[in-house]
Amino acid sequence: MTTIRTADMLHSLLHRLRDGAPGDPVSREEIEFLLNLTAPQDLDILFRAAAGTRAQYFGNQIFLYGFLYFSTFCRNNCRFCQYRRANTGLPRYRKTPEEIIDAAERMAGSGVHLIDLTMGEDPAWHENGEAGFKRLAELVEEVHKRTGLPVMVSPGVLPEVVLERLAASGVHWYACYQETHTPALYTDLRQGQDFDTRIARKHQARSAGILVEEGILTGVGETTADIAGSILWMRDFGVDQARVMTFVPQPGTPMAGLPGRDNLRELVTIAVMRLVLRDCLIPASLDVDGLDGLPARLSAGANVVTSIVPPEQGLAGVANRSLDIEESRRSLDTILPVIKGCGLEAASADDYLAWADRRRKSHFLK
Ligand code: SAM
Ligand code: MD0
Ligand code: SF4
Repeated sequence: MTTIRTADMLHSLLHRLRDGAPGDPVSREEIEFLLNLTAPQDLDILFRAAAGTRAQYFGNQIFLYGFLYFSTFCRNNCRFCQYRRANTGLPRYRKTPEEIIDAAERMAGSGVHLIDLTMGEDPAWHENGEAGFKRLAELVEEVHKRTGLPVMVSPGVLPEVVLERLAASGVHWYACYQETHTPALYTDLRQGQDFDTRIARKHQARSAGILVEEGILTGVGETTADIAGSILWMRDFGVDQARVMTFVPQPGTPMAGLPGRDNLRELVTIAVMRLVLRDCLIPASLDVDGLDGLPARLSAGANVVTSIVPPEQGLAGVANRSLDIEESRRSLDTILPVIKGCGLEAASADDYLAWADRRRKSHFLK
């Protein structure tokens, strides 16, 4: 039930957020108030306001990202992730540069706007000194050249010089998710990985002229205060893309037995991110709930469909390894009608490239 006081507060806060300039101060308490909304009529108002803010910056245009998980080997032991090193029961693969380029070309041909090259922290790439990372830079260059599309890399934590080398190779994006900005929770989730180093790499990528995507998880024991802290961090950094995904418990991991998922928290977080971060890109990931989960995420204010994975190439997802992939429900011909059904439409690749280039320039001009 909504009290009159809640309704009044919600109304005036949304009004302020709508009319304020990007970066206008919104307090931690206000963000927590929004994150704590539960009554259906309040959520409806929240989601509509978020969709309105999206329309203000992006009209009805949605961007589309191809996801290419090219090595599922990893030296880390994140407690939430099925690709953690200690999960020895998992079949793994490592694609060759030729296979990666071929898959990227096919994805580009299907109509995506960006290629996201993702891997576990595979020792073959990460612990092969200069040579391993030189190959990564060459791969980025080649994928960009062959597809004409911007490239995102999601390779884990890279040495600073490698970020500079990737920038010189023309990479557009570096994705490196903190999962939470509360150090104690981070240490629990990403065991053995340094909090500050992971943060520092994002600043270094920004300084090298690369767009930065940040991401958090819900359902991993976080409080609303933790999520509010993450949103404030993202605002203060000025991230270019902000992601939230619901944790999906995975067999073979220490968090396999965690209670069932509450996807509402992800949706509310998407909406609050949209209202606070405004002109930032916000993904609706197919990785959590597949195609069935897309309309709700778009209705909450997301403007990028991510984790588009073609079938028949032996490619995997992260949060869910196989959900909807071989059924072709993560391919554009099945996704586009769903986008349309939400009253939205796919942008053109040129529009996406123009957005990304404008965004990169805006950081240099600051
Ligand atoms: N290995 C690189 C790294 O960790 O930065 C790149 C992979 S990263 C893009 C994989 C992301 O998927 C994680 O950062 C996390 O946000 C998400 N993820 C992994 N396991 C998940 C799970 N079980 N449920 C939901 N999201 C998960
Ligand atoms: C996705 N499974 O887009 C991918 C992944 C990595 N940059 C993204 C989490 O949902
Ligand atoms: Fe490895 Fe990334 Fe999974 Fe962590 S989230 S175990 S770094 S693949």
